Amino acid sequence: MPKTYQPSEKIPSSEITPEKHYYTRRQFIKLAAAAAATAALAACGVRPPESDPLPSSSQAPSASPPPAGDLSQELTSYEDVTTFNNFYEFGLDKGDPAKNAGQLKTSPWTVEVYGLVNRPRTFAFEDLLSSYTQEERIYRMRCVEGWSMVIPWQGFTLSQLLKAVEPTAEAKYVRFETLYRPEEMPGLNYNGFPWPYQEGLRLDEAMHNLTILSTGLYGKTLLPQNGAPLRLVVPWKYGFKSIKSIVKIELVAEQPATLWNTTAPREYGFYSNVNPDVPHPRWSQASERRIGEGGRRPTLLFNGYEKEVAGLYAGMDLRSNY
Ligand SMILES: Nc1nc2c(c(=O)[nH]1)N[C@H]1C(S)=C(S)[C@@H](COP(=O)(O)O)O[C@H]1N2
Ligand SMILES: [Mo]
Repeated sequence: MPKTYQPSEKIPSSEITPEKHYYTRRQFIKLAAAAAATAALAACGVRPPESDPLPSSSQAPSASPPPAGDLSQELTSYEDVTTFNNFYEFGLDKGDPAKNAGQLKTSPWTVEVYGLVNRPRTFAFEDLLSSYTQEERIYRMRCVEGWSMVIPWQGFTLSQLLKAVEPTAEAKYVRFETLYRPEEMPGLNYNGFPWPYQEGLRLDEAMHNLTILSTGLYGKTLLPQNGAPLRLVVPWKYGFKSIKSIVKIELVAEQPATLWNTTAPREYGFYSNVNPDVPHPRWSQASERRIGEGGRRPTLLFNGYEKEVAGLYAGMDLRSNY
């Protein structure tokens, strides 16, 4: 079992649903064997997807999705959320982060926010917790590999932090960077990626109300395997955009390089909006497997957040801007 942490003190307990309520809200179907089998295959697209794409209508998904706002009945179990992970700094297999990330030292932790801003600042993690309104957001999470979860995050809107540093008129994009500490992150020593892990958003995407910096899930402080102490969550984009264990946030004028776009530009674009009609070059994105569920369900445009975010891409060709 991964090391457990005390719930964050800064979030009023009245705002947190106790874990036992989460557990009783739905019946968790255990697919441990399936998860173990796919763990051997799945990687963020370097290796084959975690299961074959749905080839025909003969396996049409059975349940129609609930509205974006009502996901409380669909929560993925705490166990699955904290043991089935992608965090390549700790290894390529789904179980590696839970196994190897316990050694990550997440305190003290600072986040440097700089670049094209009037008020650059280095924040202590505790100050982020106390300065900005913390809330719970239950979001779908869709990995580009073809699996998904529903996760109750705690966190705060990235827009609050960005407003505090006052981006200049030249700032058009935000670049994020993960900690680079080979002594505590074994994958950095043997995985041939362009470390540190980097991601980016357009400034308007970063300012969107759905975009959060998460500090916890299920009412508990984030575990290292989920990106402690602070990770991005952008629910309408493929999971790899939601960069973990962030130490730098830079406001820039040009579209920043990202680890996955640098590694495989034709497979992972900068936008990476969830889109059932734009296949990955090596597999369909029309359907997905919800972890803890049998069968597959249809993938939703913008992961079900179309109403909220489609306006960001008005007039843009979603195929060429993949
Ligand atoms: N630094 C870093 N962030 C990362 C990754 C990673 O390997 N390194 N993997 C990404 C991918 S591919 C996914 S699907 C999500 C998984 O988040 P979770 O393990 O908390 O569900 O984290 C993303 N953030
Ligand atoms: Mo992913």
